[in-house]
Amino acid sequence: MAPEIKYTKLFINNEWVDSKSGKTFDTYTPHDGSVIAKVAEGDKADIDLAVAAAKAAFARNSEWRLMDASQRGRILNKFADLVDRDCAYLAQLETYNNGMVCSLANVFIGGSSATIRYLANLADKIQGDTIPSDGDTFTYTLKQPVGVCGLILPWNGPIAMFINKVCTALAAGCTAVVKPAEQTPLTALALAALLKEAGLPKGVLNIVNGYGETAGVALTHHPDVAKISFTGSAEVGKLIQQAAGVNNLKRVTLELGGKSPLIIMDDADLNIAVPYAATGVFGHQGQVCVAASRLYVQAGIYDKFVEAAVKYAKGIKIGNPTDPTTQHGPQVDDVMFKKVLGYIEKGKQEGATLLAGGKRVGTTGYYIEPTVFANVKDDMTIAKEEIFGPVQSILKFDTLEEVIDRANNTNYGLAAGIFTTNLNNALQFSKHVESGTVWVNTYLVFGPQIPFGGVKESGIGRESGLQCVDAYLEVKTVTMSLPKKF
Ligand code: TXE
Repeated sequence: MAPEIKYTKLFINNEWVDSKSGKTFDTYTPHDGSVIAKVAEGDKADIDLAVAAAKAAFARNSEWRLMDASQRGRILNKFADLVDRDCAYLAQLETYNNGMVCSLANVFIGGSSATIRYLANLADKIQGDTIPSDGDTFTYTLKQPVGVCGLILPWNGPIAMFINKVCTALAAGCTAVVKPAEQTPLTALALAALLKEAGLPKGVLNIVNGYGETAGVALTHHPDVAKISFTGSAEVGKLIQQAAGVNNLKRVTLELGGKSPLIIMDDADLNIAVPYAATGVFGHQGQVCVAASRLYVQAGIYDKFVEAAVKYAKGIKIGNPTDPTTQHGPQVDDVMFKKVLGYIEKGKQEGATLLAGGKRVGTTGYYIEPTVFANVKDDMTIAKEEIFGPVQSILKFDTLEEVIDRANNTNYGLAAGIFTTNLNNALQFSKHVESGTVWVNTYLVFGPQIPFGGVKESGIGRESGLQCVDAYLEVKTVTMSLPKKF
């Protein structure tokens, strides 16, 4: 049964409002492509209102600025309790709007309330230093919230991304305007309602649904926005960094795409390497920024590995994402569906060997079979571009030195992995691979304590981990003159 859709408007100053233009846009379920709600469509006028609300909430003597840091933490902890209370509903809504299989949506919700609690408990541990400055002086630092933050979300993990960005900003004492992805606005609105219920003062969090070219652009150009945190494509990430310097100088955190290499050495334990490699690229239908989309297998085990990988892919259960036994649901929308099928065609045309999948499933919705290509070469399109779909590309290599060079031969640098039973291989690869994250004999491990982000064109800055709040803080240095050293 379809979950009830309670919120479809914009959320400004703790109130649900229509957009100034009165416009709405349709949101769909990827299971069959049908419209499930009309959502208020914000643009520049609504962004202006939302930023004004966030600015007022950040004013010097506002309730939020005067609130004890520990109280900010209590509000966030209450929010975590409410997310736990509503976890079944939130997971259902995520599955309905995004197509994420319900077993994964449930894992994400569980992880999200752990993330909220981690960040809640950081709120009153943000502190500066006392510094032994030279001469007759005394120096200390204050860590102060940067101000109004624009948080621009992607569609591939709507709840997890909302919670990560919003709770980090709020733990730091900032205020925020969120622009959810146009494909998946519903869970962000449901979470905003829970933050209001948890006691967040008005204006601290505002949500403007809408498109990137209108609402997103207005947010990234707004002179009263001090920081942008964005997760999405590398292409838009570059536009955001440019926009950040137009009307003021916004701080920018970017978490962008990837073409992550996963290395399987001859000495790897294939009983774990095969399933991890499959989950690494087929999990969430491949719509994961760290997808293991370049799978390098050493020559000695190549044929055996390919055979096992094909068998694994063919055994994945495809179906309605609301069914708890489904492992593989639909792509998020028609655009991504066609894009992924286009890459599969390219793979065939350029001479890769298609061994599993490759086709649409059924005649409605956006389902694509888990697809395996062998004999993939580094210069093929499927080995170079981010597909963001269920396509496993298997390449062959001979030596570790060679594969490190090949792994690094990309503009991306988000994640990498290696399966080996030789510690030296693991250490050497981890040191030299150009990526923000390296997984050894595992893949896709995240946690609120674990810093995450990219190098090269995969991004700037880190989310999660103890230092994540620093991206939302300014260090202010105070130096006082002393009559004489004492
Ligand atoms: O991303 P966009 P799309 C990659 C993946 C995918 C590709 C395109 O390869 O195939 O990006 O996906 C907002 N100013 N990832 O089109 O356009 C937009 O409204 C301000 C990787 O969905 O980057 C949405 O809220 N905002 C990824 C958000 O940016 C703008 C997750 C992301 O949209 C804007 C998603 C603009 N000019 C896609 N243009 C990851 N890193 O996990 C768009 N937006």
